[in-house]
Amino acid sequence: MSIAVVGLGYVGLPLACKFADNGEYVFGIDVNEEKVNTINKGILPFGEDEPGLIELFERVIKSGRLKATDDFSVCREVDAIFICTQTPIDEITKEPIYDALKNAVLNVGKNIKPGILVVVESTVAPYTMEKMVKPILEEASGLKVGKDLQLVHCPERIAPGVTLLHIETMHRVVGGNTKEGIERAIQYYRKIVKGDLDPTDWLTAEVVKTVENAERDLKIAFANEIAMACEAIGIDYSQVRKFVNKAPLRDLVFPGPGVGGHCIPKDPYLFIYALKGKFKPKLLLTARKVNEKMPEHVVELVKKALKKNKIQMKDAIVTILGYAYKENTDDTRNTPAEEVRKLLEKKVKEVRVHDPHVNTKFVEKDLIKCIQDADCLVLVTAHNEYKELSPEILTQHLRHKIIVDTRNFLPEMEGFTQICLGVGK
Ligand code: SAJ
Repeated sequence: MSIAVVGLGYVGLPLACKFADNGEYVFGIDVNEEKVNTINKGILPFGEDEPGLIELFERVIKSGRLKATDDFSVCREVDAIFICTQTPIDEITKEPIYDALKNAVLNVGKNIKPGILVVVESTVAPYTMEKMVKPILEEASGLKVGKDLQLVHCPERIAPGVTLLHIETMHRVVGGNTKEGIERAIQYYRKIVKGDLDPTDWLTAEVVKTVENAERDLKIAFANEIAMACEAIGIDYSQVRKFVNKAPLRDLVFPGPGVGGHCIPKDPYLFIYALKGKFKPKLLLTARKVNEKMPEHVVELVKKALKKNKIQMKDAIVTILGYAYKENTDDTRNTPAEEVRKLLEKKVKEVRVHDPHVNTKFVEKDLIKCIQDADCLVLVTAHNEYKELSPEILTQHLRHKIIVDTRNFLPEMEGFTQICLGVGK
């Protein structure tokens, strides 16, 4: 059997590898020619930190079971197609940007034969399958969804850092508009997924995915709000969280410098977008605003820490530790560190950024060079590497022993000004 996976990103490439490793011949389709060539040379284009991915990738490339191409005509030769293109939102309007998805669906539609199964893994706003994907597919192919071809929505549920584990273990909703389509999709996923494969309809599947991330965003916003309240009244949120979570059915999460990643910051907006004219949610928007304001709060903590040491912001050299949005990954999508960096650059003398996992032009790899003569460290991402930051090293290289810790990650250090998010003093 052969399949095609469209969109070889953080979701599509691991999915293509898992299918290739489990009996399928896979055409990985991507519009980025450079990425296609890199993959066919046996070089993993990203995600070296993903446990197991590089070994899996090299195995399936070597076996010839995964081939990358930018040619959609391969869709004529396969039995099933999985679309995993990104679905970002517009920074200003917060509405979905479906260009990549539309392009994928259109090109798939132009190159399919009757009997094909098309699965959309991309996260989409509710109603998108019915109102956008289906009509484009039918128009481009001249086929009828549910009759000549089957269309399913099985939203991805992976987290960077545990991608392969999540593909194997996460329960999935399989939304379709025919029993046949759902059953055929479940047959494919059963080859790589040990979790539940729960049949449902398109709309429910779309709502499940956007709501599960809206719920997480809400919980993080709640943690952030209570953490700022704890700062204001002079207690330690981490103690509050520890004791509250001893109560049944309680599950306070951790405060942070903001919410990054490819899904949590945007999926609530996808859900809100679909409700337009039907229902106006208040909580979800408020949660988004709380989380989007956290970088400003981090800068306030920097100002407070410097002021405690009679240092003017305009005279300070500040080093940001961690640029990835998630610890021990190289993923910088929607990272709050970028907002912290931009805000600080307007206020302090010099901003430096360190991250051992991220290869971006302004991100420094040499930690000592990055902290040398700095007046304040701001820990934004709790990479394991920062556990090695001893008081001795810091005392030797910092100009002032000041730390703003947005993850409550570093141990207390004698003689340092340490301000932790959520800890009032
Ligand atoms: N964050 C906090 N406090 C927390 C947890 C997270 O501030 O207690 C921040 C993180 O620092 C990060 C952002 O929120 O900036 C998102 O973190 P996340 O742990 O939710 O990780 P993601 O973005 O990888 O979320 C994905 C989601 N999976 C999919 O959309 C398929 C999410 O639904 C999962 O719960 C999460 O992975 C996971 O780790 O399981």
